[in-house]
Amino acid sequence: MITHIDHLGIAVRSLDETVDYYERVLGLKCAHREEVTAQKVRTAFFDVGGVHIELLEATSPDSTVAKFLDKNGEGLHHLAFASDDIEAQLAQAAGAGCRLLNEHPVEGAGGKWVAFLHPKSTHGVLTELCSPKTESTSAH
Ligand code: CMX
Repeated sequence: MITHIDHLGIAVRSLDETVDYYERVLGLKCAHREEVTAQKVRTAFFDVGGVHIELLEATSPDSTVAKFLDKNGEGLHHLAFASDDIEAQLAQAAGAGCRLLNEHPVEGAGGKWVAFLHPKSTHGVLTELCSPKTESTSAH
């Protein structure tokens, strides 16, 4: 079951410049920075009342985020829902005919399992499902 919105992912050209904007203009404080090698991104997180903003900077020209920036420029990249059972959530989505980008969860930022649904199956919004790592979920 989806329990809440976990984060909004925003593609940016410069993590440092964008962190500066969120801190200086909006008065938020960057909670956490992390490079996710498997996804070829560098991230910075802001906690806004329990919902996070995840800034995404590409670490390689062949990163999906670099491709997104080339095509669209900076902006909203994905919407992430927290689920209390990500495998069941993926099975439900697949059963409903949704195209999965990950058949099983993979390791994402913030010590979470993540899996993506293709934006062509989700009415235009790249959708992430995520859940904290527990002993009942594992990488495939
Ligand atoms: N939101 C909405 N639509 C998107 C999109 C996005 N973020 N990224 C791509 N698209 C659209 C493209 O515009 C394109 O549409 P058209 O065919 O109408 O032009 C279509 O989806 C296919 O795009 P593509 O260029 O052929 O495919 P890409 O190689 O860019 O891959 C996607 C797109 C979604 C499959 C790829 O980005 C992906 O696998 N994403 C999941 C992983 C990810 O995004 N990781 C980075 C974040 C990691 C993190 O949060 O830590």
